[in-house]
Amino acid sequence: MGKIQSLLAREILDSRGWPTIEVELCLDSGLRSRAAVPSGASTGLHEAHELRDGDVRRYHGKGVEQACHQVRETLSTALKGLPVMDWEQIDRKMLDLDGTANKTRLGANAILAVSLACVRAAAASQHQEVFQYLGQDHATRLPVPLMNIINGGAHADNGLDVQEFMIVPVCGGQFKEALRAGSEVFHSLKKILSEKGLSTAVGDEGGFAPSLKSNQEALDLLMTAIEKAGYRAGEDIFLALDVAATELQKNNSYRWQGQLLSADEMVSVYRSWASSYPLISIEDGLGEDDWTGWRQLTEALGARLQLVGDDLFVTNVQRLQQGVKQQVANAILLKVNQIGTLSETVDTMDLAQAHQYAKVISHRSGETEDTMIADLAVAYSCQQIKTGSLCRSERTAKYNQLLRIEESLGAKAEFWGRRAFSV
Ligand code: 2PG
Ligand code: MG
Repeated sequence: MGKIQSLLAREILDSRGWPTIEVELCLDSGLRSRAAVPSGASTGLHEAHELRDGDVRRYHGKGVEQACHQVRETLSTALKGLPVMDWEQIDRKMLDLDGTANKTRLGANAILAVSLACVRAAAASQHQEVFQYLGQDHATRLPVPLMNIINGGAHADNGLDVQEFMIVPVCGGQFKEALRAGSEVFHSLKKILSEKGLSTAVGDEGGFAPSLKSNQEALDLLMTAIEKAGYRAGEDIFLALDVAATELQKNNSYRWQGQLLSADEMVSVYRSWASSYPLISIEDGLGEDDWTGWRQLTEALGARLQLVGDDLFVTNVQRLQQGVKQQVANAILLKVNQIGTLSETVDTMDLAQAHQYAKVISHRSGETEDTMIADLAVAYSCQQIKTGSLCRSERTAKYNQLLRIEESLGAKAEFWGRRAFSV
């Protein structure tokens, strides 16, 4: 019982309307599980390979039929009969079958869909939720949400340099209350924007995407929205940014509000913002291979701010090792599709934990209704989760799953709150 009988794969649509892969796994017991894979827009150079067909006659070249084919043929033959409880070994087997450094043969999207479907099936065959199955008695902590309520960069067309302006509710003692605070601020921001005659249309992650004069104007809007909603900025709710600075890089400089800045000058901007705003976290403040700049940034601000490596680390254990060695950043963003299997993600999480890097589990800008990351956040006690704004069902699906998890844990549930940050 609990052995893989068959693997189906299909193209479904993600939240941007592009195809992505969904796998359906059938066990010999008759039990079925499903998993779907997300896709980024501001992808890091060092991410595992997302296999796309490149056939311009279908989906403008973005079809994933080849990845589906790899699941239906290669993986389904090779994995048939294996027990899903051995999901880590199944992951290893897929890595061997692929045989490339970056999963270019089978595609990280094909491999990940199978990896996640196996874990889901393993949990279901034990009559457990995924978070319980993976985390057992340790799975009691609910993450602090980093909520992206103003979208810019590659996720909107408003010209804002910074990709994500986030609010970070640490108040209320429960995830449920933090979610409420986030929603209230989101709606007060909507009202403010509309009173100012600014657009309330949303970007890829459900945050507003108004045309603003500067990055700083976005920060000021967040401050007003927090206050108008009746919360104390810097106590109940903090601010966080994902600059996604790799997207701003030009040679050795960064394009910033019509100018070219050096890494040093970027650090000065962040330093001044850290003094004027209740900023608690900056993700990808510098580019993915700017190790020297990152070193300066960490030296200058690492004691005051959480500095998260996303494109820098790409959920890759070797890249994180390099970061630890060079004393760069103090937190890591974890995206399962950056690396392509759950077991490799867990290895990276273990390394992060061993070196006191905070773990921030994350969605992608192109998402599906799959809610696995909510379970992973609790299973592995991630201090924070990044899953977008307070609207668009592919974002709220993850928040709603966390509500269910918190409810099911009852008195055992703990909200990370302010302790989610070491700064
Ligand atoms: C990021 C992500 C998710 P994308 O940069 O952190 O917010 O965006 O999926 O486009 O890489
Ligand atoms: Mg990022």
